[in-house]
Amino acid sequence: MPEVNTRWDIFCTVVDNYGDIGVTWRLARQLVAEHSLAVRLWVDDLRAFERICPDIDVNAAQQSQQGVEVRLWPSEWAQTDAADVVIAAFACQLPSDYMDAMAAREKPPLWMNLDYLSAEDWVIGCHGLPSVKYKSVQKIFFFPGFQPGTGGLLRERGLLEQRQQFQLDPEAQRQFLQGLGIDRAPEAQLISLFAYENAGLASWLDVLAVDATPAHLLVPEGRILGDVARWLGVETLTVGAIHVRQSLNVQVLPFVRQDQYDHLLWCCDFNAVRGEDSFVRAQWAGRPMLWHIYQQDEDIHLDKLDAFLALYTKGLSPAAAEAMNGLWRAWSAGQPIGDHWLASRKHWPELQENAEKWCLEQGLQADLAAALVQFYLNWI
Ligand code: TRH
Repeated sequence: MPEVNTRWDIFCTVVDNYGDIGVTWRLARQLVAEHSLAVRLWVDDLRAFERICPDIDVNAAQQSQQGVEVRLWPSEWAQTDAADVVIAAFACQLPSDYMDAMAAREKPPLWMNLDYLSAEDWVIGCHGLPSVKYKSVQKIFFFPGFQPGTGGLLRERGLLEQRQQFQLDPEAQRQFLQGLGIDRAPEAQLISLFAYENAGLASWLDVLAVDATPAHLLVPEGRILGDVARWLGVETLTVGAIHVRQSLNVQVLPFVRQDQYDHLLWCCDFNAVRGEDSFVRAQWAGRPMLWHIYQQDEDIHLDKLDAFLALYTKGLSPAAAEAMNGLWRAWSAGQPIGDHWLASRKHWPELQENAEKWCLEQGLQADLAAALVQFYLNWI
């Protein structure tokens, strides 16, 4: 373990949505809770932060949250000492005065860029390599990932045990769902839907509505709501209201705090997720899932999608792998997925088993926070 008084600074610019703050907040908390580090989290958008952590005071330039010193990253930077370890999340540009403070230290800090998550093979070769240098301070690439040789995934201590216990406890699930106003019919498949706008949604809801097995679709407030409303033929959707279409119940949920969102994923039979952090959390839920990948220029996200699919479907029969590939690729391309959904349903027990197996396999890797701490220990 590093000395207790090691100071870490994490910098986060909120580019859009909640993934940037979602990842950095999760990491900051874990470094404090599990590694007893002094962590400052610099964030330039407290309103986005407040959505995933309602305790945030959006007017406070400085506040303590769960042991993390949360700092508003002001547009006019004020002189601050540099920490022992500096993490720039997702290649965000540090204030130039802060870079000078890093360079002015007697012993330069460990400066890392925490990169985006990708399953592509090149990540293994680039993880831990030097990036740019500022005066005497060398920046290092730190890549999360799914394979040995990467920085791993964010996973709190005991998370999988907690998840498994919760999934074995129908009463705890019932109470949790009730707290969100969800009354689960015993025979219904519970599906959560967190995604960007997606033209392929209608085809999925079409088949869910006529499925012999009823479905209860839970949609946290967010960007997909317009597509849901269009399919339902309603002007607006309000939190809590339930819309019934044949065998499909559609219910809009409030956007909940991060740990509650985990519990929601753990309750559902199937989770549609997006971006980066919810994508990882759905993997820890150990249930079949669908990923709406974040779109990037020149379609480079499609390589990321295929790289993940190659790993995730490795243990599946060819027919089940084909169904999954079809479903995921069509969804991220905004194409109809109704037929792909039906094809995937034919392999349900296999997909369930694979989801749990994948989760447990990933759980054997060092988690990202522990890997960062270990990296620092090797570096000093
Ligand atoms: O919100 P996202 O799309 O975020 C990002 C950003 O767009 C970012 O710029 C991009 O680089 C990245 O995706 C890939 O998806 P993500 O990553 O899943 O983040 C959502 C966060 O919101 C995650 O921490 C879970 C949290 N969340 C809640 O706390 N409560 C909720 O009810 C829901 C639905 C999500």
